[in-house]
Amino acid sequence: MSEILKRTLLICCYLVVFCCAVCSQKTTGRVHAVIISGGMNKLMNHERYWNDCAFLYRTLREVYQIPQQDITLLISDGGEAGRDMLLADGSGFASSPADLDGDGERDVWLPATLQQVEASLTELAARLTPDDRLLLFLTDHGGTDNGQQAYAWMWGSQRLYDTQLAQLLDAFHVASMSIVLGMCNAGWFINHLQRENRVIATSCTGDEQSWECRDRAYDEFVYHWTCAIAGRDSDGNSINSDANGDGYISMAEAFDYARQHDRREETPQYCSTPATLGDGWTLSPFSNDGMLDSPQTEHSRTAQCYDLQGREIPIHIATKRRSAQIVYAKQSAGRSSFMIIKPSRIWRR
Ligand SMILES: [Ca+2]
Ligand SMILES: [Ca+2]
Ligand SMILES: [Ca+2]
Repeated sequence: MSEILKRTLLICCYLVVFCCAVCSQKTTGRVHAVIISGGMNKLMNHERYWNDCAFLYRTLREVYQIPQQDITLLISDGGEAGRDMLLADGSGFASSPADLDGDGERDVWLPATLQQVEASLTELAARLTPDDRLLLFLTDHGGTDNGQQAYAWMWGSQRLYDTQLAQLLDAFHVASMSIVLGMCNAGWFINHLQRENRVIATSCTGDEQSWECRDRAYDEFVYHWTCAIAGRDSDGNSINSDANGDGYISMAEAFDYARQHDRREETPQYCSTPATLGDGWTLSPFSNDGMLDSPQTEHSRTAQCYDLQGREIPIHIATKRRSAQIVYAKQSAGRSSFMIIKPSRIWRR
C-alpha cells in the first residue's frame, strides 16, 4: 500500500471518528416541561409573562409534539376567573386568557403560588425517572435580599429563593435538566443550581435587571430563546437558529441565538455541566441510538482529542453495534463543539 493511500485512509478514519463525535452527542429521553410564571400580583403581573408562557407552550405542543400531560403549567392565579394580569396596552387589568396555544380549547394550569410550585415540583420529582429529562422555564420578576440571596416572585407576593429552588430540583433523579430563567438577577441562581447534567441559561447576571422587548409584549431574552427552539418568531416567520445545520436546536444553539439577538441592557449567562451537555440537549425525542454514557474502555486509551487550541480533552469511546465507533468528548474548558480526533494507532474490533 502506497504511503499516499495509507495517509488518505488515515485521514478518512479521522473524519469518520470526528463525524461520529459531532453527530452522536444528542441527549435522549422523554422531556417533561415545567413552565412557571409567578407574576407576584395583579399590579405587577404583566401581560408579557403570559405571552412568554403561551409562546413556549405552543412551541412544545406544535413543534415538539410534547403531550399535554408532560407539561406542567404554573401561571399566576391558576386560571381563576378574577382579573390577574396588567394589560400591555395600559388599558387596565384582565383575567389571563384560558387558551394558551390558540387551539380554541381551554388549557388547564395551576396557580403559581409558592405552595403550589413546591407541591408540583415535589410530586414531579417522585414521578419522573432516570430515563426522563426536565425542562424548567421561569419568567417573572426577580430580586435579591441585599445581595445575599436571589428570588423569583410567586403569585400572592411570595418569594421562591435560589436555595429553595435548588433543594426542590435536587430531589429529581432525571437524566438531565435544562433550566431557563428570565427574571431580574437570574444569574445569581446559577451558583446554587449548577450540578452535573444540567444546562442553565439566564437572561442576565446576578447583578443585572432583566428587560422586556421594546417592540412586542414579551421578555427579551426568553422571547428570543423561544424563537430559537421554535425556529420561528411569534408571528410565525421562520428564523434560523440551527447554527450547525444538523436539523436540531440544541440548548447551546438556543442560548447563542438568544444572546446574539438580545437588544437590551442585560448579559445572558450560560452554564453547562459537563460543558458539552448543552450542545447535545434538545427537546426532540431522540431514540436511544445516540445515547452515550459508557465508562472508559480499552479503546479510549488509543485516541486523543484536542481542541482547536491544542489542549487535550478527555474522551470516552464506546463501541456501538458492529460497525460504529462513537466518541464522547468532555471538554474541560469552553463550549465549542469543534475538536480534532487523533487516533494514536488504528485499533481492531
Ligand atoms: Ca384570572
Ligand atoms: Ca388550548
Ligand atoms: Ca443544531
